[in-house]
Amino acid sequence: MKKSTPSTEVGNKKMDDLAPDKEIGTGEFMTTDQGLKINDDTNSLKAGERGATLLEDFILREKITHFDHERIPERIVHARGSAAHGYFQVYESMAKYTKAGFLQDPSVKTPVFTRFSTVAGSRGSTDLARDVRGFSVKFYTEEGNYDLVGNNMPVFFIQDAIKFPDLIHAVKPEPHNEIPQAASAHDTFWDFISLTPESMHMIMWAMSDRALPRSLRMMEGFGVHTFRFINAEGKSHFVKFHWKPLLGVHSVAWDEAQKISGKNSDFHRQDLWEAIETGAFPEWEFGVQLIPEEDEHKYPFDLLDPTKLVPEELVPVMRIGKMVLDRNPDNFFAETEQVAFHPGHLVPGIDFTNDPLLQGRLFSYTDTQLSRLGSPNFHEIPINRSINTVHNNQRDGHMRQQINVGKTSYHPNTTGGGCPFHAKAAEGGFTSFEERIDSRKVRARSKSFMDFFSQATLFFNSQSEAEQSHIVDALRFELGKLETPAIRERMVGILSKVSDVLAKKVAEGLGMPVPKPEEPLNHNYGADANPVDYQDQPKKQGLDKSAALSIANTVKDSIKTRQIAFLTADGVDGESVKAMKAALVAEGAQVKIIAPHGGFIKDAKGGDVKVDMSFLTAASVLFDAVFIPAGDKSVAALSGNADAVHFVNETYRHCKAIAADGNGADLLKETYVAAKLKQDKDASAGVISSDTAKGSLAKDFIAAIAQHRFWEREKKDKVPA
Ligand code: HDE
Repeated sequence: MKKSTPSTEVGNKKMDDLAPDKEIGTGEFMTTDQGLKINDDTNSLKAGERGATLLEDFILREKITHFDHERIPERIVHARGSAAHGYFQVYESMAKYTKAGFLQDPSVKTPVFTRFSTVAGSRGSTDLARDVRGFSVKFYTEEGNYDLVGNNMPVFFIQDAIKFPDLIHAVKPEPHNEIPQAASAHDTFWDFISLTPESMHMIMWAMSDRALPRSLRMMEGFGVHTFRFINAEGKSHFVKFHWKPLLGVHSVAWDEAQKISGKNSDFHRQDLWEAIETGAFPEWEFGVQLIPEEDEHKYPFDLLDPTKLVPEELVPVMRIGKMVLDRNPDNFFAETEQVAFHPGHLVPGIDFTNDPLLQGRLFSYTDTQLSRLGSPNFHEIPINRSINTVHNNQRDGHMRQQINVGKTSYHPNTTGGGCPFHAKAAEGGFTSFEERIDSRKVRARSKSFMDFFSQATLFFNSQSEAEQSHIVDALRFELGKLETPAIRERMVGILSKVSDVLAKKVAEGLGMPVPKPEEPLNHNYGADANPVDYQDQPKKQGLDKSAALSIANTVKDSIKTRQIAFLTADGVDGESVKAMKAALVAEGAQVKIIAPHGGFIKDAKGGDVKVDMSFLTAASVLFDAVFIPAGDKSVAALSGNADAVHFVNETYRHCKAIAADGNGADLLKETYVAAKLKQDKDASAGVISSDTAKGSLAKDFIAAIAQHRFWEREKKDKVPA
């Protein structure tokens, strides 16, 4: 039996406590929860073979009782998540700005556990919902756990935590019929939003491609609030946190997202799992924007306002370290479900600001764990344990693991030799930043928070043509789903405060004129706090556009982990398959052979080619690009195969790279692509055949896949698929 751990030994630096049980399969006997060996787990105890089951059957009762209680309440928000273990390393000491121990020594690897999530959907909902993504990192530092609980968008819908329950009630399925699941396209959400103009900047992000990541590995993360770094001398800098994915930021099309939700609702979860299993470890650089304390009021926005970002053009992001996720969890429930994040889990050297959204969060997270995990001892669950030894006078409660020894559970004491002692700052004790507060007690909002539109405008103006048209389409979709015309009208009216062009285009799609924005716009804080019309602010500030806000400007230099579909049938040219596969795999991409049936197909020389997926189990939306190998018989078969033709059309519709080797191009003639190719350059972007390739076909195809998407193909009408 494992020896129980006395209080002084909870947690340990090597994190052995996080090690999973030995895997089953090493010859152990089945036992009850009390360790009694079981000799039959297939039949319950009965009065005769055909008799009634006996209440005495404690083995049956124990098993069913445990099963009855296997679920805990799902998170009220961010219920659906996927997570992984890894480590963080700082590039060079940040001592100048912060004394945080894990940001000092480049040779130290700090273990992390990172959980990504959607916000609105339930635990079993789809990964590809249009939604914000949670991006939570637990750093197991030597000074205790530090949690950076952020999102993949740098701003938020509301400015004050007191509105959070309203926001979430509005976006969750409507309470009378629990419809729709994991979707914001319904009356209550847009009713709330149209009455909450401070949400407009976040709405731009949520309606943009950022809400539809191609992969959790290909999205940015943000701390959202302004925090503080404090150095050993007690000097404070304001800091904004960023995670920059090394694979770049990439998204899918909305039509594609909806189809993926049907074809594989675990798309993101599986993608993260498989990348780590195959050794393609996801990596992010950790970035900070640092603002000296004395510059607090230098900017045309309030640093405490969580609906504002600090444009990277004004304060560049300094990349200070890297996170690598290199190990999948062993058990989803024990780790991903039971992990408990909290923005108030701090280490010395990092502190809060008075952002009223952050301040409210500091209460919420412990409170929610108490009902979700059922006990104040949730910090003892292995995934939540600090690697720094825990000593305090907190005692008892549901499911206490620690066996505290001795009679002392209070401070000050002499019975325990005065232990545990308080730690002075020099001994690593946490001391809050001594911010001067000299104020009236008011229930109010600062006038400096009242610019609701200038950064929404900046965001919209900074998007590429394709991104802007995706925002227009998203709003047409979302508002088109509303049942109450008045909400739609109020919403389009507000959009004209962000951009007249945007409002006009959305209105066109909805078949309505642009209404005048409602007066007063601000339903929340009374007439004296009506927001100012700031649409021309970005120009006035000399910042018309911010390149960092558009993912069109992201890195596009790699095809690592991209999924490439090879469309094949009997008679395929084996050499054509082999050569392209070798070229793509050498660059880190993954190839799947798709054919009309599973098992094997015969190549032109009679050799066997293993099929990975049939047209029944595959779908173009699960891939990043398509290759059509040469082969007389195979191309003829595919040309007459509706699934293959649809596959190519859909790949084209979603603006992905398509390559055809030799007579593989004949398949294109059976698709809408052929007509499009005759149109112009935009329409043929990213479609490569042996005839049109400028370099080798493989080289051109690799370059095209790295581009991710050829959105210019959408400019003209889309192909039906
Ligand atoms: Fe959260 N949020 N939140 N949130 N949040 C939770 O805590 C809350 C906010 C975020 O992977 C809950 O353990 C309030 C902003 C993430 O386990 C809960 C307010 C940001 C996660 C909670 C906010 C976040 C949560 C639910 C308004 C981005 C998932 C389960 C003041 C900076 C963590 C839980 C995980 C989870 C409350 C606003 C990020 C109820 C009251 C802003 C990534 O405590």
